[in-house]
Amino acid sequence: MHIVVLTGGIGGARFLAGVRAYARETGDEVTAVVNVGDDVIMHGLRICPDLDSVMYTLGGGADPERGWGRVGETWTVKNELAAYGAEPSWFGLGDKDIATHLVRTTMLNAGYPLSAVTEALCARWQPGVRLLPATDDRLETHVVVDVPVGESGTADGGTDDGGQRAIHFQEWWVRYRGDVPTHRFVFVGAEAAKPAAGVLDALTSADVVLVAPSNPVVSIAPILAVPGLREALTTGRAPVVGVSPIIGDAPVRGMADRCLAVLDVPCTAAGVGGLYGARSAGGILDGWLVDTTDAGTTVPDLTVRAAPLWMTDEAATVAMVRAALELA
Ligand code: GDP
Ligand code: FO1
Ligand code: CA
Repeated sequence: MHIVVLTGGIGGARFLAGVRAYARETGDEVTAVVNVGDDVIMHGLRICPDLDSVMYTLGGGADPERGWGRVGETWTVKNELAAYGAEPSWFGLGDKDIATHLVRTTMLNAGYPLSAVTEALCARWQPGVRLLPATDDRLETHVVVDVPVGESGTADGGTDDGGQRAIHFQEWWVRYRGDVPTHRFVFVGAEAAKPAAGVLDALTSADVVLVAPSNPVVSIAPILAVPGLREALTTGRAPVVGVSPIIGDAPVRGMADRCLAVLDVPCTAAGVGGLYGARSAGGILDGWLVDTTDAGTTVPDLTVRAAPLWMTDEAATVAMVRAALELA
């Protein structure tokens, strides 16, 4: 069986650890289609936070406490950049992490697509699942906000739009913690983006597609924004089952509550299930798995089932994966 997982960074990475453990028992093949909307160029380096979160987590090199970057990290380069007053000073690149960005940027500059670069980086980390960026093209999540003019410090200076400014998602989250009047999310470059090499083949050959308990607004939506990708999902033969990142009306960690508020979607398992929608009603899902505390959740036209969704350890996560596959 071929299991395809749509995923963001840390929530998706933990889920994938469970999928991998399950697949090791059954001999199933696993492909992860990973969000690139968080990607950014800083100090000339191409940074892919979600791909790296998945690669480091599955490869045993992630810092579980910080939730991003490498365990045992040092910050010499960051401090040296600060000594030069090099902006952006609000974004931290660790020394070990920088090596990844150097290799990636060198390969991209030499003309390799991001999918090939990711495969090369994974030769070291051996994540045990195939990692594919959703697209090899540039697709960046920007956020339209009210920010005091002159405060925006993105590499491109941000774009002015009559009091509203579009800033990169990383600036919105890391610099402002999402705590700034926010109007909408824009997936810059999405219209012209094509699914990365291997993505359509993976979706076509999938026996089941799982939507990880990732951020629906800034991790899963930018994947679905790639033209042709959503269509491959919705017209495919494989059942599509989503796993809720919201438990008891709150995200387990991160910014999903702030993101959902921007879309006026309730921060509930029902709200996110409704946002994805039933495939039979123009959405993407055939099944929606919610936590047992949210048992009784209904979403129009969608089969909803409840199971414990806390990824406290690998065994608990494998049980979640089994529940999702049973629902499929
Ligand atoms: P990011 O890209 O690093 O933000 O990571 P993702 O988008 O893949 O995942 C973020 C989401 O993971 C958040 O909305 C969390 O609520 C969710 N999450 C984290 N841990 C758990 C967990 O144990 N169970 C569930 N159901 N969701 C979780
Ligand atoms: N998150 C922070 O809160 N502060 C940082 O300085 C920061 C730097 C950073 C560098 C590389 C990387 O891959 C991720 C990094 N993150 C940082 C995490 C990232 O901003 C977000 O959590 C994700 O993009 C959301 O998925
Ligand atoms: Ca992300």
